[in-house]
This record gives sequence, C-alpha cells and structure tokens, in this order.
Amino acid sequence: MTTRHAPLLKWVEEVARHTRPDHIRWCTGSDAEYQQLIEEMIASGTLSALNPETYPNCYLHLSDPSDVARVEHLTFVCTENEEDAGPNNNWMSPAEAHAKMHSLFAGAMQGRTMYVIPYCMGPIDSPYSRCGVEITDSPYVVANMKLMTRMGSVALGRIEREGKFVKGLHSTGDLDPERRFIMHFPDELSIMSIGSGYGGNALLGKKCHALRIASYQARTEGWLAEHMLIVGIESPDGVTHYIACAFPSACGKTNLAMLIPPHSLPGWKVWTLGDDIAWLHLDDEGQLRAINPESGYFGVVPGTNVKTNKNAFDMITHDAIFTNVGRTADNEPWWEDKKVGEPAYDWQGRKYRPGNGPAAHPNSRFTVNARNNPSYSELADAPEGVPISAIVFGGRRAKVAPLVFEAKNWKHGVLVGASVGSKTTAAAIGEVGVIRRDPMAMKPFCGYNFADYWSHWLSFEERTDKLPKIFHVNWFRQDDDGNFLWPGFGENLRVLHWIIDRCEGRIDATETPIGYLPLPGDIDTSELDISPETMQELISIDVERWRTENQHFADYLDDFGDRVPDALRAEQQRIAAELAKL
Ligand code: OXD
Ligand code: MN
Repeated sequence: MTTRHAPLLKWVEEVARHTRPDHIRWCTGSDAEYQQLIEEMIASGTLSALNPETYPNCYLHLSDPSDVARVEHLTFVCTENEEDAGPNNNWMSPAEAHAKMHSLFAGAMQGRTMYVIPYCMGPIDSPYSRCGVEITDSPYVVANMKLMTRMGSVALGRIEREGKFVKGLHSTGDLDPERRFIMHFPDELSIMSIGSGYGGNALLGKKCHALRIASYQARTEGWLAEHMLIVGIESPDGVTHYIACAFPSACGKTNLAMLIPPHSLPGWKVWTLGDDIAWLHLDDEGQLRAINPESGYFGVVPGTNVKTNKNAFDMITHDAIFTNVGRTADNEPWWEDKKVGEPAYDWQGRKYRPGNGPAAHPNSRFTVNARNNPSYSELADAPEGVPISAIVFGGRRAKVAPLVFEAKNWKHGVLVGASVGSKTTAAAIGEVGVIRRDPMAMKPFCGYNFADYWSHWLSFEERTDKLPKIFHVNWFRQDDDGNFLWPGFGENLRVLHWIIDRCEGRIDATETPIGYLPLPGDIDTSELDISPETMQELISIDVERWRTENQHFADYLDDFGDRVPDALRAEQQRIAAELAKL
C-alpha cells in the first residue's frame, strides 16, 4: 500500500530520506496487521502476552522507567508570536524548533521500521471529523492507534478525497529525557515528537492532534476541541440527556463516562460516548453537538475494580494492552486496588517487593477499543454527533467547591470553567497533589493563548440562544481528617439527576454569588450513609474561602494581561462585589 495523494507521498519520502529507516510500512488498519505487529513485538520483547485463559488477547508493555507520563515541561507550542501561544504554554519559535527537531531526527530511524498511519479523528463519515497521518518508528504506537482511532485504509481514502491532514512525526529516539521534545506547529498543522514512547507524548492523534492542534484549528473554524467526556444519561421514562464534562487528568472522567447506576436509582441507564475528548460544534439550528474524536480509551488502571468501575474492569479482561502494571504469579495483570490477586512482579518487571513502591505505576494505563465497553453507545459513531444538554466542569478540591452548582448564564459558565483548580496527579511528570489552575481542564492541552480561548468560548453566546447550561461539580470534598464527604463513583448519578432536573426546569435552587446551589433534599440521599449536616455542608458555600478563591482567580487573570476578555473580568468583579456584601 502507498498513496496517490502526492503531498502525502512527498512528505513520507522526505521523512524517510532524513530519518533513514530500514523499512517503510503503510498501515492498513486490518486485524491481521494488528496481530502480526503483536507477534513481532512479543518476539522482540516489547510486549508479553498475559494469561490467555483469563485475559485473552491481552498484552503487557513496560516502558522505560524515565518514560511513564506526559512531559509538560518538554511540550511546546511553536507560533511566530510568543503571545499567541500565551503564558499557558511553553513557546519556541518555529525556526528554532524546526532546527532542533531536524538534527534530532537525522538518522533516528536507522535499523528500525517506519510506520505510516493514516487516521481519522471522529466518525469516518462525519463532517466534524479531521484526519491526520502519524509517522512513527514504534510498533507499540501503531497497535495503540489501531485500538484508539479509525486508522488505515479507510482514513487514507478520506485524506485522498479531502486532501487535508495533520502531519505527525514521531520517533522514540534514544529515550534520553534530555533529547525528548513534543513540538506543535499549529499554523502548519503539524506535530513532531521525539524521545518518548509513552501515551500522549507518542500517540499523536490524542492530546497533540485532537486537543492542541484541534483547539487552535477550532478557533479559526468556529468550534471547540475540549478535554471532556461525553455521556448519555437515560432516565426511566426513556429520555436521554447528553452531558459533556471537563475534569483534569486522572480525576475520574473514565469512571463517570462508564458509571453504573446504583440500586437506589432503578431504571436509569448510562451510555458512554467518550471518556477524554469532545469536539463541539453548533449545528444549523444553533444546537451544540458533540463527537468523540477517539474510538478507544487510554485509561488509568490503578483503582479500577468491580466497585469503582465494573464496566472498565470487565472491558479490560480481553483484547487490551496494559502499560506499566504489575503481574501476578499466574500472569494476570495486577494493580493497586484491583481487590483480587496478589502482585508477583512490579511495573519494572522486578520481583514485587513492597519496599520498591507500588506494583503498578500510578499512571499505568489500559488501551482498549471503545466497543469493548459494555455501556458503549452506538451514537459514538453517528456522523452528526449528539446534542449536549449540559456542560460540567470539575476538579479535585478538598475544600471550597461544593458538590455541585450551576452557573447563572453562559458568561458566568465561562468563568466557572476558566477558574477550575485541581490537585495535580501522576498523569504528568511533576509534583503530585498541589493545587494548580487548570482552566476548562485544558492547561496542558490548549494550543493557544488562554485569554484568546476564553474570548472564543464567550463568542458562542453571540451565535445562538440554545447554549447548554454550565455546572461545576466536586466529588472530592474532604473533612478536616481527610475523609471524603461524598461517596462518588455510581452515586454521582444522583448529582447528574439534579443537573438534568435543572436543565428541564423541573426544580428550584438557592441563588448565591457563585451560582445556583441545590435546595436541601433535592439531591436524593436515600440509602446513603450521609448525615443531613454533611449534605448541607456539601451544598453550601464558605464565603470567606470564596473571597480568597475569587482573588486568586483575579491574580491569575493578571498573568494574561490585556488579552483577557472584558466580559470575564466583569464577571469576576461581579462575584467579588456580591461576596463582599454577604
Ligand atoms: C490522559 C491525560 O491521558 O489527560 O487522558 O493525561
Ligand atoms: Mn485526558
């Protein structure tokens, strides 16, 4: 296989001349190709097969111990003007970045095979989808892309018809963190990544294309590329509401997307459309619609068990790739909080010893196709996407943020999204557990200046009067002893129920400067071990803390100078003034 699309062929030939691979393989995306790659990786030691009886077609990959997460400090947005990338990104001039990458890629694929992966982000026949081609020297990347995107001949067909694609060039290089860079050239619709074989650094369709490049493209084309799950909530009367939720990495997006209704909510059903990324477009009627550009999941493994996420637990028992988990003596994958089995080996392949730390790396992952998920919605493949009833922001906050509140209007909702703060997690290299601002959960992923991004969000109000309501949730409130106040997981459906009731105008709420909060009793707590006092604490605001929070946000906006939209400043000042009166 090759292509009749001359610019693509020319680019592939140029890359091959420069990187000097031994072989070039155009990927078709067939099951036979996947199986062959798996066998080659088993033979080379890149993968090992897990227990074929209990985990059929499941494989384990152990990455280099220095290469276990996204590397935000080595990720750059390369625009001509530094201000266009904004203080939220690391910036390098395109000329400097190209020169650096040119020398790092010289001969980088010698002795290796170069794979050409045409892929389509989104349903293959959707006008909202966009294509890309990743060139990589990692067969592990090809296998992951097969599970997570629509790749191969179908995507190449669309590229040949449309003539447009994002160029992604990736090499694992020598895995030296000193020579690891992930560069984005939004004006050229291209990405270059070297020195990592891990997740978002290497599977270029995901964070690099579907968020950083797509967010930039979306601004010029009038849509939004967001770090959001998409979930359908079907009530007992058969009506389904679709909700898009943005939470920072490793804050439970996958769990919420696959939620299993608790016994106390009989007749409710939950459908998964996506667990990480949503592309949002206004349709001809002004309705906001979402597609999930991905077709598989790259989810955090530790903590997944029958109680926390039975759908995920079941879907990773077959046809899955595990990265950096431990193993039991009978060759099953093992991770902390799995609740069954014992680790015999850790994520570095050593005999398990508690003194060496956890058996599974805290950012260990599963990769599976979305169709493995028992709650998969066929509408994930619908070209027109699904209509969005509510947008929900959230973070991991021990104090301050109540369990749920509703923004007063779209402008206020944009402020609610822009002021998301959360404790950092192991999804990225760096300190874990410190609060950082993560606007719209896009801090690591917005491909341009946040101030311009907020203006873009605000502009939607001028284009339609049918925008969804915006909410904020916090499943992670703690008491002074560090105990979680809300049970989370499946019980979060109770909160989504409240959100849907608000969208339908069925219930009232308490108005406060920070938004509308639930009235006592409107979030059903039957069968929960939660006292009325605790519930009251969860749905009220601590005025003093909110004054501080508002001031922190005002200071944060200052980092973006004059580019901050006036409407966002005005909204922050409105809240400050109203809080001052309390
Ligand atoms: C992810 C992340 O892998 O956000 O989805 O880090
Ligand atoms: Mn993510």
